[in-house]
Amino acid sequence: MREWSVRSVVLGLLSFLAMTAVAAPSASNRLEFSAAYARASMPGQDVGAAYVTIQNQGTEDDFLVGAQSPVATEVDMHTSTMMQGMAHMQRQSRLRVPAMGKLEMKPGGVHLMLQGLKQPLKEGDQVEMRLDFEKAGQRLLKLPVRAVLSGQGKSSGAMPMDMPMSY
Ligand SMILES: [Cu+2]
Repeated sequence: MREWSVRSVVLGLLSFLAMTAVAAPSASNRLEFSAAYARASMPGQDVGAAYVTIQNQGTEDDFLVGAQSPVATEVDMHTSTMMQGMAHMQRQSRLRVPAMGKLEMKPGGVHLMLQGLKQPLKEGDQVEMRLDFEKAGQRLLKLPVRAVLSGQGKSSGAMPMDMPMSY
């Protein structure tokens, strides 16, 4: 009888541990996504841009190491800097999502560049985007397409931000 009750305590403890293991956040759900959208493309444009804010609730940095979308041949990660009044974009192989912090993408800053658009992106459409993280793995997002006015900044005039200057 005594042996039995020890066993049930052990079993009870084990199932309790199993439950807490399930309830504890795994690396893959420490990331939260907000302010996600792709900008509507202009007629004839074969590149697009998308943005998302990634919040990392974890205590370890993660890294965005790649992105893919069915509407583009390739999705690159870009940072933008202003050099002598000209927006200059740089391709990155990984972007840090700091522990207990966030990676915020926005026009004129860090963005996802959709290269080789297979279709025009129209306001109201949805764009699928797969994000690959070093630790959290793959995450699938659906981004609404929004019309974003070009030249929000004083210096940018009519030049669309986050678009290559050469084409
Ligand atoms: Cu870009």
